[in-house]
Amino acid sequence: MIRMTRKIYFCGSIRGGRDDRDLYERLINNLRQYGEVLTEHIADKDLFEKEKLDDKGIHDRDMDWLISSDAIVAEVTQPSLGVGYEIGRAVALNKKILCLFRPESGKHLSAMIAGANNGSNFVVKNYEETQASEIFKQFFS
Ligand code: 6K6
Repeated sequence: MIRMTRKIYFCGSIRGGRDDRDLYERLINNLRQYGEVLTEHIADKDLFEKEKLDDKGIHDRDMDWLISSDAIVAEVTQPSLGVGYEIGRAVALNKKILCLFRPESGKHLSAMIAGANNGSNFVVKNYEETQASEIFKQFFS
């Protein structure tokens, strides 16, 4: 039997602000045990220097990856138009979605994300980083 590797699309803020980049790196490293993370560049310190594509190239490549993915994991604490857009497109594609928000940041999550939680294929979790492993385990079980 051929077993296909699960493809995970991780979303995190880029132009919305890079304050949580280190956290994205740790989350992505944790997620690797559950499949191939298509968007590991989101944690890259030198993303802005390395990226060779223009905005249309980035959008079209990322949309192809989103379409091909099996699950979306979005760190939504740092507000980002791009992440919100990806989540909306993922909903339209009937993808399995996990959104992670850190209340201790003092920020307030958009009602359009918090209110989309249905506990099954769209899961929104308030969390602290120490809880991420357990949340991933449950989400992918
Ligand atoms: C080069 C120069 C400026 O930005 C870059 C590289 N940009 C991106 N590379 C890859 N993915 C991107 C890029 N910009 C946005 N995205 C996608 O949108 C990612 O998948 C993120 O999850 C999300 C971030 O959106 P913004 O609005 O915070 O940038």
